[in-house]
Amino acid sequence: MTHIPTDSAPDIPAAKVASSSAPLQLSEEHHLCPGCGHPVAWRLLLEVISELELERRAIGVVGHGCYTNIVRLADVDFLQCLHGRAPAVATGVKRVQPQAAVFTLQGDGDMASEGLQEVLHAAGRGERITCIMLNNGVFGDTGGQMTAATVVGQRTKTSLDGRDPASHGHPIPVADLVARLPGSVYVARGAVNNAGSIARTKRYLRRAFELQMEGAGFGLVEVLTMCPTGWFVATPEGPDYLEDRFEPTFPVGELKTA
Ligand SMILES: Cc1ncc(C[n+]2csc(CCOP(=O)(O)OP(=O)(O)O)c2C)c(N)n1
Ligand code: SF4
Ligand SMILES: [Mg+2]
Repeated sequence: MTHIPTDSAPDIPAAKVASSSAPLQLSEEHHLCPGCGHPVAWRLLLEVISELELERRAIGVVGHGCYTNIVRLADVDFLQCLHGRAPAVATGVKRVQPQAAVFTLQGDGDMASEGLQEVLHAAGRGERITCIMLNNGVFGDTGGQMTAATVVGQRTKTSLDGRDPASHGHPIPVADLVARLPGSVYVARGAVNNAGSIARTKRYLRRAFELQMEGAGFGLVEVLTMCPTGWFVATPEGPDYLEDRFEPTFPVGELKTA
């Protein structure tokens, strides 16, 4: 922790948040765009793994996307699999390593578009894994195309005039679908666009991992993250855009608790 002296409160220590590494973080260079929300979500994940003392038991499974950069800077074991198939691969990992803390880290393109059946079937089976979807409403890594989670009216590379239900269909609320399945025990949707949401999202992630380690069923935490590049908005406008455009379609909060 850095001590920053001030005239008014010379003895109050303050953390220089922007430059302090999370536990298990090997590098501060993430190579993502300025204003990208994914690194904030990564940090929460690493803090929770560390605080629950799961460092040596955590096994992550990622698909493909900007979010997969976490594997290069986190001191956690990861597997990478075919786009969208992480819940199926994580199922196998958990069944052969039942004491492990097994989680998937996926994007909305990965989970909602490419691999929707995988997450629904894993939840339906009640697999004792934790799935995490970082939802920015675009296939960020490939240039910002529309996904199944793109909200109505949202501009993307493949919906330049905004998503129109008449031609593009409606967004699919993955968390709501999973919450309906008897095999899921915990479902929550958080966001990383302001301090309050970040704190709540960390509690959701922590609860999901706690339940997994208690042997409960399937857990899903969706995290709304900023993608100013894919949204065609200025970097500082990302957090407000998330709140104004995404949260009406994807309200944050716990959808299902054990
Ligand atoms: C089977 C398959 N289809 C498509 C791709 C190309 N691809 C790689 S990353 C990516 C975008 C991922 O988007 P998302 O999961 O939302 O993550 P983000 O980049 O937004 O973090 C795509 C389509 C691929 N690697 N494999
Ligand atoms: S394209 Fe979007 S998701 Fe990818 S690094 Fe840039 S801001 Fe982040
Ligand atoms: Mg995405």
